[in-house]
Amino acid sequence: MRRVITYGTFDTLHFGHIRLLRRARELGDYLVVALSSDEFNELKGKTSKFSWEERKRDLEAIRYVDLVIPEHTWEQKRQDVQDHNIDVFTMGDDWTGEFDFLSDLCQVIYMPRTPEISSTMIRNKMQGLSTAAE
Ligand code: C2G
Repeated sequence: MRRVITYGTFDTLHFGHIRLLRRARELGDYLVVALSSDEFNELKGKTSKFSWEERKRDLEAIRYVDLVIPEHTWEQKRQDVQDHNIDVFTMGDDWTGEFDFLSDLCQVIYMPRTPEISSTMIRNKMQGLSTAAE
């Protein structure tokens, strides 16, 4: 059983996230998603439209996701890889090189991002629509 892990905020879930999760799952047989907590998002300088619980619920609806755990710190990855017997760590290639320090514990793979879609873009469009509707 090859176990895969990936990390992220996954706010305003979109097809870029879903394609990443599908490809991550296809690297093995079991996919763990470490989902950034609301507090860690602040550390990352990211705002989320949806709470951790809502983002967790939406991720769990995706067939490729087997387990969702919280991501509280930058430093927890080594412990997560060991605790969950991870064989493959994967992230989108906007993170290329950032997590190579894990390569003594597991395979580290960066995958191409899906262009032209982002949570920020969706939120801005939603904001624009609601302003226009007022
Ligand atoms: N992603 C993608 N295509 C997009 C947008 C995102 O493939 N159009 C990928 C990212 O590369 C990342 C994952 O989806 O691998 C989650 O993206 P974010 O929620 O933006 O995660 P991020 O803030 O990059 O968090 O410790 C690592 C961080 O928690 C990563």
